[in-house]
Order: sequence, then C-alpha cells, then structure tokens
Amino acid sequence: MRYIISFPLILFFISFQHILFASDYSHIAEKFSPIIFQEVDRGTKTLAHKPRGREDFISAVNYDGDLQANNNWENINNYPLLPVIYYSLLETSTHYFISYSIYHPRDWNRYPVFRWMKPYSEHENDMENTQVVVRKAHNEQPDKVILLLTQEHLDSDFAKQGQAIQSKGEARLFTDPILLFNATGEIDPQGTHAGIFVERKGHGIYSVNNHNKIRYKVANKRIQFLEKKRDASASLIWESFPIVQYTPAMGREIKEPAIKLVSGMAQRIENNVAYQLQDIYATFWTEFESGAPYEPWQKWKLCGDGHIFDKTFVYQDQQFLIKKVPRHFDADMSSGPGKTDAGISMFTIGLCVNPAKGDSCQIGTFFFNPANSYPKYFNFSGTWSTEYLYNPYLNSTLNHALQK
Ligand SMILES: [Ca+2]
Ligand SMILES: [Ca+2]
Ligand SMILES: [Ca+2]
Repeated sequence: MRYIISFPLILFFISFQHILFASDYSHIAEKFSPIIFQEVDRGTKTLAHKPRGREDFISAVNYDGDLQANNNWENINNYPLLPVIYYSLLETSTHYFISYSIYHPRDWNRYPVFRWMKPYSEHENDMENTQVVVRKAHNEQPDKVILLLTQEHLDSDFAKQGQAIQSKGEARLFTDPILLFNATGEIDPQGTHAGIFVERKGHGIYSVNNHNKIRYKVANKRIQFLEKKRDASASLIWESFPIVQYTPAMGREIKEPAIKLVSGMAQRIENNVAYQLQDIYATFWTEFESGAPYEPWQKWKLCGDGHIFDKTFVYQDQQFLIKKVPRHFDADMSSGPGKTDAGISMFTIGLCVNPAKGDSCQIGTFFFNPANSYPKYFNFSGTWSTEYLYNPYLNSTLNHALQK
C-alpha cells in the first residue's frame, strides 16, 4: 500500500543567516527522530483473550488508503500497518523544535475488571505526541537534544539532558536524563535520538529513562528487557510485554513488524523496524490553507464528519490567531460506548491537553510557538532566541494575527 505524500517541491525560506530547503529540514527531523519502544499485547492467560498486539502497531493516519478516519477502527485487519511518524520542525537562530506525532488506528484501553465503574476509554483513532528541543551547534559544541516532551493522554512530561534547565511553577522535570541512541537503536551517549516508550492499549508516551514508570536491562548497547509499572495499582506491579523497536528508516523500505504474538510468551524485542517520517506542514497544513476557511461556520478541508479530523480549537497568543485548528480525529459510534470524535491531533502539543487546567495549559502552545512558550515554564541557561528563522505556521494565510 502506498500512502500519500505531497511535499512542496521547494520550500523557500530566506533569512540573513542561511537558506534551507524542505529536504534539509527533513534530514534534520530524521537526525533527531525518536527511537520508539512500542509495547505490544501478547494476550493474558488469566483473561484467555487472544493477543491484540497488532492494534499496538504504529501506522499512518491514512493507512487504509483514504482520507476518511471514521473507518479506521473497522479497516485494521484489511491493510498493512506501515510505520509512519509525523513531524513538524521550527527553527530559531539558537534552537530547533521538532514535534513527532505517533498514530494508532485504535485506542483499545478497556478496563477489564470493574469497567462499568470506570470511564470506558476505548476509541477509534489515537494520536499521542512528543517533541524535542535541540540546542543548535555553537562554540564548537555539536547540535544537542536538550529537552524531551512526552505526552501521556492529557499530560505532558519532560526530561532534560546536558544543559541547566530549571522548571518554573507547575511544569515538571525528571531528574533522569534523556537516554540517547544511534539511528539503529543502540544506546549511544553521543547519539541524537531520544528513547521513548509507548504503552500498549492506550499508547501514552514516556521517556525510556523515566525510572518512575519504566525499567530496563542493557547488554551489548541494546535494551534487552523492558517493563512498565502498571497504572492505578495499589501495589507496585511491573509488567513486561513484547516490544517493537521502531527506528528512522534512513532510506530503508517500511514494512509491518514481523514479531510473533503468542499468548503468554516471554518478552521478545524486534529491533530496528524502520519508520518513515512525513512532514505535518506539507501533508496537512497546506491542504488546510488551500481550503482557507475563516468564519467559524465554514468547513476546514480534511475536517468534519467523513474526513480525517473533526472538532476544532482556537489557537491565539501574541503572534497567532488561528480560528480553527483540528483538535480530534473524526470517528463514529462503532468504537466504544459514547465515543465519537476522539484522539488528540498533532496540533495540540502544549504543557498539557486538559482544558480543565485553565490558561496555564492552553493547547497548541508548543506546536505553534515553542520559542515564546517554553520560557514561560522553564529557565534555560545560555542564549535563547525567540525570533523564528523558520515557522511556516506564523506566516500562514490562516494566521490572522498578522493581518490586522
Ligand atoms: Ca480510513
Ligand atoms: Ca468507525
Ligand atoms: Ca464527527
């Protein structure tokens, strides 16, 4: 199966300092792309259900060949799940900010015991996001990943590496540094790829080195055993499941993982399964711009019943006014009681995605305007530019803040 890639031929950007083309940015995005440890289900002996690990494989949003998301739960057994990760890269003179978004057709996080007493969270279409902040080369120091944001459902967690970063107020920082890898998935302190863990079922993302939630063993530079602390448990219970280690394709063909899922088997790790990167701006945003909705009653292209996304939010700060940004994926009732449009879009990345927490966690802040948003929550040592060399969303025709 082929999926749609609609890169602009050339992305013109001219600054006083340099000229970069879209292909250069794709190489930068690949250089700092995450090494993903995807936990996959192997069934359980006690509940006697078959392994559902294939529902934990990463895929493209249009893995079934159409631009309709409300059939993505139903189509999962009819198409290969080819690994695609979506990225968005912004640049200032001092930093890169690169969002990476991970999609699964199903969130199948049901509560097997007493589920009638708890929220039933299963739903069609599931995206969770992660972002790295890279300090660009300076003073003979190479480019370096300094901060890792990982989204687990409604919250974002942070890990840092090699630079003094202090948290302000409610933002949290792990003391455990980011674990770095080379492009083939070997642990490498000089590597440029942050290690992340994606849980099975609900697909929340954690830094691999988040010792509060994850523990692992290493041999020959590779993680050989990996387990996660079970959520919402009165006692500490660690569970291990098969793992697919996804790594950037670097030109390799992408295929569905070949790992065998057998009920009750010991942990297996399938290393170095290639994923391909797709640019969020070129794939989605240019389509939105071509539809150019402005008034709230006008439809976004790709958004609404029968399309990819549904429901929107307003993104506004001192530099932005985008009246309609896709917030969820379009879904229908076949994916769980009461669940229709669900999943969190790539555009929501912020301190958290829980509106109940108020203005301090406005969604979208780190996706659209990280250079101005991170300093609200963190103090960074060294120089920090708030002027973008590249931010296509700032200059988008959909940003009405610049058109007053
Ligand atoms: Ca579809
Ligand atoms: Ca459906
Ligand atoms: Ca809908």
